[in-house]
Amino acid sequence: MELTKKEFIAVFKKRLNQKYAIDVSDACNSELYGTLCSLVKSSYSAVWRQTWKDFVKEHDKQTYYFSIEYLPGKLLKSNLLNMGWYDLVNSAFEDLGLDLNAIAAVEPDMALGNGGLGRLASDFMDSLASEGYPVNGNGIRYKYGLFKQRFVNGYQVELPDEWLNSDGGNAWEIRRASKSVLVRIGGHVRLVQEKNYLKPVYEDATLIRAVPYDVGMVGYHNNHVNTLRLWSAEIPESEESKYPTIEDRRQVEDITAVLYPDDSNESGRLLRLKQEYFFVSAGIQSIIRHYKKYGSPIDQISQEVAIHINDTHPAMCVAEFMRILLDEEHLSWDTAWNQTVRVMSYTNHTIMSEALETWTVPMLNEIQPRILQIIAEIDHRFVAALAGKVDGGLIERTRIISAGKVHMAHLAIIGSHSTNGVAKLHTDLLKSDVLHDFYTLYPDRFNNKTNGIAVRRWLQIANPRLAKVIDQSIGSDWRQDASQLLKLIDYSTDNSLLDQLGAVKLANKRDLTYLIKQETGITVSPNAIFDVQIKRLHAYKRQLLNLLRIIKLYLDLKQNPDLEIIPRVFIFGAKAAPSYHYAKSIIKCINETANLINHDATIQDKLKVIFLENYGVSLAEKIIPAADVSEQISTASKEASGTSNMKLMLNGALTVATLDGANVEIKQYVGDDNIFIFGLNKQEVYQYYRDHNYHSLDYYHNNPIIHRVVDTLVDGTIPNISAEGHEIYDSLTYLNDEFFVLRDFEDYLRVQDKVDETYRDQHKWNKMSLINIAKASYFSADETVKRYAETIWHVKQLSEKGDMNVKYPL
Ligand code: Z57
Repeated sequence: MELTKKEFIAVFKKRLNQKYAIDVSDACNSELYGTLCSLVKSSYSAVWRQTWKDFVKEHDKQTYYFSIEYLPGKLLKSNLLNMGWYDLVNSAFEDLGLDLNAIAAVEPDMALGNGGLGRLASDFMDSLASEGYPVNGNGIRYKYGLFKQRFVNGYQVELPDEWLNSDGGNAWEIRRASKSVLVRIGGHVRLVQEKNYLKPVYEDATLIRAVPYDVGMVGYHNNHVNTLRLWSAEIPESEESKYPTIEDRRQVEDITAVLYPDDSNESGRLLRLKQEYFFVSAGIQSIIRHYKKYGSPIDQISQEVAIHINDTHPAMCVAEFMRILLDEEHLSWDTAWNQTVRVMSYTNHTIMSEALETWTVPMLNEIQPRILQIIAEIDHRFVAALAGKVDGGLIERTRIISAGKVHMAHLAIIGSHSTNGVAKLHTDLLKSDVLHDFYTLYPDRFNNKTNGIAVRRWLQIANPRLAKVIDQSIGSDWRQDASQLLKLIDYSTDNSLLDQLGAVKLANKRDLTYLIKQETGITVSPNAIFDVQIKRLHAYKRQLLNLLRIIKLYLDLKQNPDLEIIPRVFIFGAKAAPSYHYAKSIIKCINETANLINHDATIQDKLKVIFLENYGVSLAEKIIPAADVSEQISTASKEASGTSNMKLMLNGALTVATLDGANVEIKQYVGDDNIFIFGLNKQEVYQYYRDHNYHSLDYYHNNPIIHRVVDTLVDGTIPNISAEGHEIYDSLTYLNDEFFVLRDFEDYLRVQDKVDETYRDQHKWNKMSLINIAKASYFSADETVKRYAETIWHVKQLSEKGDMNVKYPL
């Protein structure tokens, strides 16, 4: 039954009355928001329940995606779009004199993740539901998400993200107290021989109640709703008396209180390990409980259950799954192990050594002694099985426990049937270098799954102007099947379409200029090139390289104020981990440089530097549609994939890139003429490592431009950075510039000159932009998750996208 606008308006008014005892004319945006969410949620609930019932009835294999981070951002528009309600609600609100954008803005960002890894998990959740796969997420319901970033005197200051206390609250979650499980932490364990198994006897352990909060993941036009299950730690009722003081209670609640704000950097804290075991144990227990209720015999569980380990944080899945099969289901070790390896699969997201998790044996013992025992047994059997068959050095390098440390990546690889990297270059590097030893042991386990993005959120929702222009040329099939965007290639000589692309970009840039004015007080011109670098602040991502070029432009303009350059607005968005001193110094230096340049009258509009505070999903949705240039300038080999590179090209930005991560594949798709490549490649970087022959001081001393630019960090040219400037100066010179910033500087200048030259020819620029939009469709997450489903998890597609008979009853 087709939903009409009239019906919607009537039901909306009624629900507003019921919920808030108010009329539309008197309601504030948060009341309107609450009402709309309530309607949306109650309407997809029946479909959600049915999706679940179908899984159970058909004994369909299900996948559980374990991730310690999810970064969904806001869900209202995405749910409206996927339910097929978006246009109707938008126009109904217009009739009512309401602004859907303003109402949607009430929703707090759900920021239970740091960056790429968490956002990827959320793009996957959207795509998995939209492709009709039975895949559910499992994670942590942090009370505080990623910190809110403020700049005070150019320094980053972190404030708590109290998203649950905001006006929007969390409108989407359902607390399911009846599905709670108990998680045992700490204490001691003894094994007692029973007839057919060893029974663990626990002493002094703490029982924590894990309460699930479920969020519906609504598929696009397909009557399919999956579940994102997030766990919260509470005191079990039976244990209340053990926690007489508020202080005692906090010990428990702290487990799910706050997301660790380190991206790709492990801090080795006990509380983090507790978080990891908590959500792993709760998730695995609830999977097995459900399977036993509805599934087949326990020794065939791998036919109906797949578990995905997103990075090493949930690697204890392997041991926890073994624990239950052994201790509670009394399977033999071999049967249990066989099932475990078939159930588990693992994605590696980084080669940075500081991000490869290890825990000391005493720490694991303190969190869960039985898990340590099981890991030790896995390690022991791994070593025994290889002894005498392969080189002893290889065994030492690949075993799980060595030198008192437990290597979580080793556990994940040994305990699973699939290990994948996230871009071709990254997977090749895993095989040839980082995980080469494992590759020789298990060549068949390694595979690549290049990352992808949700085209719905990053084009349909974030860039409605572009979406409309695309509809007018190739029709709207691309909204269900992103590969249809390739049809745009046929229009690469259609001048009217190219002009429209230019007009869309200008309109989006104009929107962003208002936001910039509002946020920073600075006026920028929409006619300048909008040059965007948005991602976590990390030395390897080289925001510093971008900054040094900005300083160079500034010096050029100071020397010659009449210099003809195409005006540029440099836009940064980046959070630094609170403990990452160097990254915070870079933020300070960018802010001080921005301050200097933006207020220098001689520079006029030729150069502006805008560092927007509190970069996150919602801000990304505003910046990306307005970007002309996408900065993807990491040191080759360091960025596993990158995903902002994909989002920016999808919105028509042209990419300035090193041959790193997925940039390599972007170049292959768009062709050499439609991307700006510069800098060292992976082989050259590794050559320097092998030969130890990079001497950054040579570049500093021998290249006068570099010398002059680097000196501004310490000679007072840029005010208020005496400490930070020296720190960065030293890193580039005496400390030998770990990430080859000076080595790549000249080539970066060269390629940026090419950008300017190209931009002068707007027609050519728009044509390149069109090709990038079309080819970005290769990075649709819908396709990526299909490859996971078909080749790793072996789960069936249960419903097809594009069902025109979407049934969400009001
Ligand atoms: C994170 O965001 C990524 C890797 C990690 O190991 C951690 Br911890 C957090 C990122 C990579 O740096 C990106 O290159 C990649 O695109 C993203 O994960 C998604 O795979």
